[in-house]
This record gives sequence, C-alpha cells and structure tokens, in this order.
Amino acid sequence: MADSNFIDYVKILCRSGKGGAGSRHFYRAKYVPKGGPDGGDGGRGGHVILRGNKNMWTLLPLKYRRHVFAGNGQSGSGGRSFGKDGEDVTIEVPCGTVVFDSETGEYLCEVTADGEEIKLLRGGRGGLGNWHFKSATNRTPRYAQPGEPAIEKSVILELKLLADVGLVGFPNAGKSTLLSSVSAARPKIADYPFTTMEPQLGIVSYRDNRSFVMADIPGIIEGASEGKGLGLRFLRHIERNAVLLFMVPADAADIRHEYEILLNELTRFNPELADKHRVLAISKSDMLDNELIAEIEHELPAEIPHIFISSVTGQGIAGLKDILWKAITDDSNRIEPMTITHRPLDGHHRVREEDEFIFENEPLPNPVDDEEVWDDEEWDEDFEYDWDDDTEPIDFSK
Ligand SMILES: Nc1nc2c(ncn2[C@@H]2O[C@H](COP(=O)(O)OP(=O)(O)OP(=O)(O)O)[C@@H](O)[C@H]2O)c(=O)[nH]1
Ligand SMILES: [Mg+2]
Repeated sequence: MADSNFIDYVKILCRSGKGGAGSRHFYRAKYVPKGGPDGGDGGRGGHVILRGNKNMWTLLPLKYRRHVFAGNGQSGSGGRSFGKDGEDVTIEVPCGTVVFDSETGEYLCEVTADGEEIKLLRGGRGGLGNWHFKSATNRTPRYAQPGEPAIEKSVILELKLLADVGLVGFPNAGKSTLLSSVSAARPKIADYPFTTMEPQLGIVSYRDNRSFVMADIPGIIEGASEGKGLGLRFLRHIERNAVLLFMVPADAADIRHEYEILLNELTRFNPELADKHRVLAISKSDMLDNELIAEIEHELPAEIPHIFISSVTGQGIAGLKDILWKAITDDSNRIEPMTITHRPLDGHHRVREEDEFIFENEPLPNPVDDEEVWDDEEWDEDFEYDWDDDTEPIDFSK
C-alpha cells in the first residue's frame, strides 16, 4: 500500500494544549501600599478538532502528519491580564471517518457530514489568578491555580466510504467493468483476480439530472471476514453504503451458493449488514441465451430483487439503475448508513504494514515550558506585604 494514494487507515498522536497557569501577582506601585492581588487567569489550551471535508476522499494528508499538537495556553500576568488561549488545531478528514482509540480499539466518534466539527480532545482550562482568591480573611492569597494538563491520545482514523451503492462480489465478477460502464471512473479491469486493490468511487448519472455514488470494492472471497484475501481491509467500506449490489457472474457454477457465501462473509463481519437493501445482478449475461436465463431464474434466491446485466453489451444496465435508485430512495433505507454500529478494532486482524508508515516532515512537538507555570518574575519571595503598616508613603518629589 506504500505507493497508493488511497489511504483509509492512519494512526496519529494527538495532544491538546495545556491550560495556562493563573498568576500570583500583587499590584505594586508608588503610593499604593496595599495594591492587593491582581494576578490574571491563564489562557485555555487549544482543542484538537476534527472537521469533515467533502472534497477529501483519502486520509493521505495525515499519513505525513503523524503528530497533531494544539497550542498551550499562556499564563496570566499582573494587572488581571488574561493569558492568551492556545491555538486550536483542526484536522480535516473525509466524510465517513471513524475514530478509534489505538490502545483499546474502542470506538470514539465519527465524522459524517461536510463541515461537521467534533472536538476530539479538549484543551486544558486556564488556572484562575490569585485575585479570585482574595477574601476578608485572606487578603494576600499567594495562591493561583495551575492550568489543566494537556490530554494526549493516540488514535486510529479509519475511512469508511460513504457511497450509495457498494459492489459486492468475488474477484473477477465484473465489478470494475460495471463501474467503468456507468460512471466516468476508470478502474483497472483485467481477467485475473484482485485486479482492484483499493476501493474506487464513481458517480452514476441517472435520469432527470439525478445521480448516485457507487463504490467498487476489492473482491471478497470465502473467509474474508477472517482476513483472507484482501477482504477484511475493505469490508468496512461496505458498512456505510445504503444499498449493496451483489454481483455474481453468469458462468458461476452455482449462483445462489456464491450469493450466500458473500452474504455470510458480510454478516460475519458485521451482522447489521444483513439489514441493508440488497440487489443481485447476474453479470456477464451476454454469455447467456434466453433459454439459459429462464433456467437460472428458477435457482435464484427469491428474497431479493435480481437482474441480468452485461457491462459489455449494456443489457439490463438501465433496469439496474432503476432498481438501485428505488432502493436508495426507499424511506425505510434512509437512515441506515448513518446508524451502523462500528465494532471496536481488533488488533489481530490488522494488516501489519498499515502501521508502518513513512515518517516524513514530522513537526517537532510544542516545547512544554514549565518555567511559565509560576509567575516567578512577578513574585518576590522575600518581600513581606505588611497590610497593617499605616505609615504614609514617602513622597520622593520633595
Ligand atoms: N463477457 C463479459 N465479460 C465481462 C463483463 N464484465 C466484465 N467482464 C470481464 O471479466 C473480467 C474481470 O472484470 P473486472 O471488472 O476486472 O472484475 P472485478 O470484479 O473488478 O475483479 P477484481 O477487481 O479482481 O475483484 C475482465 O476480463 C472483464 O473483461 C461482461 O459484462 N461480459
Ligand atoms: Mg475490479
């Protein structure tokens, strides 16, 4: 996958900014003997925010940006001056990005809509300055709050493509050929299994200026849900599709059996996939005559709609689009793609190379400046504030 532009899995280290410390400053000026505490509050640390961007279709930019650190809040200072807030960092991600905790594999959140913002890590709050703590009994609070610490988390971002229709089939079923015949996408097509190594999207135009998105996904084989073939890596892209188009070639020995194997792999990967609208297309039907079609018809599973198609002759393609459109716009199917449960990541099933990304242009971590925590410059340890001393200030102008 190293040469590929399509990246659907990245692991990054994120850190929010720590809050700035409150200041322990006391007001001191000529003729003002009891200036009192006036240390300001520290600034808030920066958040780490995820924002959906519909113009992105891969996590590639993050492959080269493995560390995402927000700015630290600055300390408060005298004169009740607030410290400056740390800078937020916004990570732009494609719609359909799901975030997992990389240590536990636990699902954290997902970004599905364009412009949707999710606060992944909250910046630490700034500490309160000492003027908040003055009271009748303690007029010289030599205490100010430190800022809240930063939160650091290593997360895995996974992209689950948001397509209306996902193509499901064994290798060589003619999935890429179909996508290239109904859309402007130009996937590689060849007469050997696993020609398609990464998912590809195409926009299919339909009548009256309507269109829908179709995703060509690498071929699935028996055992894919356990990691055989390329299956598992890409099965997740099927989770977000509204409709699944199963493709079984006309020359398959047992079309019904192949369909059942595919369905079984999907449901073993995520049982909720069984609830999705399904359509069965018998591809390469140009190889069949009417007699054979009639014969095959009997053997087909009755529970889902089917259609005989040929991407080469165009047979059944218009009818297929009608069926797909009907399924996509079916109200009972509307909310489905958004409400899928994301199962936690399972470390055993991960492909090792996925973690071995190239480290390039890695930004240096923010310097964590502990000196800033206490406002030492303003604070004179030896100086005793004597509030009961009533002596008049010396007038130097005389
Ligand atoms: N006769 C005929 N051949 C087809 C048709 N569609 C695809 N083929 C052939 O089937 C072979 C495989 O097609 P692909 O589109 O690459 O199959 P795929 O499902 O994308 O395969 P993978 O990417 O390996 O999973 C190619 O040699 C195509 O020319 C069709 O409608 N009729
Ligand atoms: Mg293909």
